[in-house]
Amino acid sequence: METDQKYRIAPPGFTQEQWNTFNEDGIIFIEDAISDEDIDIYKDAIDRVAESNPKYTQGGYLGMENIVERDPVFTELIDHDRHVGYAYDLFGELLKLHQSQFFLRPPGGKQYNQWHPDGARALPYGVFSPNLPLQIKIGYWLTDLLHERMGNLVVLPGSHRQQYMNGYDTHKSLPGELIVCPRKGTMTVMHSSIWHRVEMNDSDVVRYNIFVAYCPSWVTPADRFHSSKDWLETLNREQRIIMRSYSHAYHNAKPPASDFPLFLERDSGSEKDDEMYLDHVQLHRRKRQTMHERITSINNLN
Ligand SMILES: O=C(O)CCC(=O)C(=O)O
Ligand SMILES: [Fe+2]
Repeated sequence: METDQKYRIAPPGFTQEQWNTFNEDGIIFIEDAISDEDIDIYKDAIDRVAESNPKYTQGGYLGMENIVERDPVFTELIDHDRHVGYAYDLFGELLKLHQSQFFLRPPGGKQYNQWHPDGARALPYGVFSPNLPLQIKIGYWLTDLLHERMGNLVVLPGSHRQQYMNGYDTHKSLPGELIVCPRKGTMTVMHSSIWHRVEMNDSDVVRYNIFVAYCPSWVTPADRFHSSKDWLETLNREQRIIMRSYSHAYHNAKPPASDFPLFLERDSGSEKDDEMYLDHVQLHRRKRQTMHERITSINNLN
């Protein structure tokens, strides 16, 4: 949302119902989030970028990373109003783009993957953060995947709370699994600790999809060390901040003053939380609340 102010109000994020489902299941589905026109724009961009990749063969499997830097259509996803508010609800003023990817999963390929959570393995994020994710993945589903065996994502709802799982590193079907069969235009928001795998594609359609993952800026990015300086100069303020391409390493934990506020708080339009600090404490030195903390403190008052 644009205002006549210098800063943007945080775009919409979780409704209370979506937040409850996200916590319970580890994933939410938002149908008809992406218009047919935008689906075509994203698919064309995937085709364009795929064709520029020397490793790509027509009709073959392809997964590409750091796509935001590869095409202006993908660049817009960094801070897109359709989804960035969900990431802002979780990671607030320290929001960072963790990874951006697309996948082309054609029929007949062996390119399915095995049960795994995303993120750290030897010391999963859940050790330190058993409830809140330290990574979320937004999925844009650009192909109708109305049946099983179409290269579907398969998740085990509720499994974001468990750090061990017998199916790990296997591809077998497990009781309780959900084979995701989205209509094109569906957006998913996934807790990255949820256990998931990818189904085979025996259909006659190529699965097109995009993932953009977010984390707090002090978690390492997954698909780059730094972004190119020339490209960063083409970005708007929020996009540049969300890429967090700092040359001073500690800025990942303590970004410079000019990177605050990233967004203005959705309801109050304020750039700070009220009554927490004496006036002399500068904005970039202040702890800021996330949506989760805000609703927890409201619920505790009631
Ligand atoms: O393509 C998918 O549906 C999931 C891919 C995946 O598990 C990953 O990129 O971590
Ligand atoms: Fe994964």
